[in-house]
Amino acid sequence: MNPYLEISPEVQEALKAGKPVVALESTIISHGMPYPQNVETAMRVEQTIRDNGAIPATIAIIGGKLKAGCSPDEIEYLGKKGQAVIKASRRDLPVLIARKEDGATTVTTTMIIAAMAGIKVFATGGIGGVHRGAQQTFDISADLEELAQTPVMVICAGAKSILDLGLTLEYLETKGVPVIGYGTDELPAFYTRHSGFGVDYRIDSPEELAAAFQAKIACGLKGGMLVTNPIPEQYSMPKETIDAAIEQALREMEAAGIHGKQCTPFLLAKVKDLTGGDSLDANIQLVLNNARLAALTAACFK
Ligand code: PSU
Ligand code: MN
Repeated sequence: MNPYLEISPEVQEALKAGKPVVALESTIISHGMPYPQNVETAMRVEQTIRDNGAIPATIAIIGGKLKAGCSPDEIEYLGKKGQAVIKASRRDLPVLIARKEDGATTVTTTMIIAAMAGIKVFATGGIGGVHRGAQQTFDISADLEELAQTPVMVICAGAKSILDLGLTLEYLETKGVPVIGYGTDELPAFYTRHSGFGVDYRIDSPEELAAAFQAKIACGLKGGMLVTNPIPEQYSMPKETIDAAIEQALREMEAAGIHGKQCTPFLLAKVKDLTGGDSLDANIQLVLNNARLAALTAACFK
């Protein structure tokens, strides 16, 4: 057993008993939403997973330990510390562990730690991808490489158009990552249900999601599966509002000379400011919706 991995007693017991477990990321807590909504949302997401028959495992790095399952106190700690927690991707793990630091796990590191713990399903909001202008900046999220190599099903609401969605899909195709639309043929764009891009396959039930991923694993095909679950209609935002906010955020990012790992948090915060509370409400609802589907899917693994 990895000496740096700490699986909470509840999660450990659930895994041993073959109960469904759903992993959750912590960058969404520390960098994705303001305090205290971030902590409230994290607790509501955990409750939603429980209400749907699974055990939540919020993942984070605390004092250099890779935590699979955080306590409410630990979630409160990460939420309060906010942006002061280091946003931890794959390349950050070695030094953070050695220095016994805290780290907020992105999709990448949440997948890594979930896989170490034996958790197969992970629910989040949005994933990183190929950034607009990546032809010049080379800014491509490590999330895509992780999906290519680590066996975890990631359930998200698609990707925000702060990214180049077409190039993100091309990258995933090259890496052999199945992109599934849950109840849709179209890739959802996080705040909206439509992007204009098709997914690889439409799947309409948690049973089939689990069956497809189990087939992938049984065949030794490495890597994960990306499930894109559209935001419920009643919470989706007007496309013009969100497009305008994203364009403005991208312009401000360029003017401010932001690059590297600061890009995504900067853009997320700007979009949130520009749309007022609306985008935060939508964000919370889509995460809850993904948590529900993840819990139901985790229960279908045989
Ligand atoms: N996209 C969102 N919300 C998020 C993120 C992305 O809509 O919270 C976070 C996730 O943790 C994701 C990370 O894994 O940002 C990607 O960061 P980067 O682009 O620097 O790889
Ligand atoms: Mn990047």
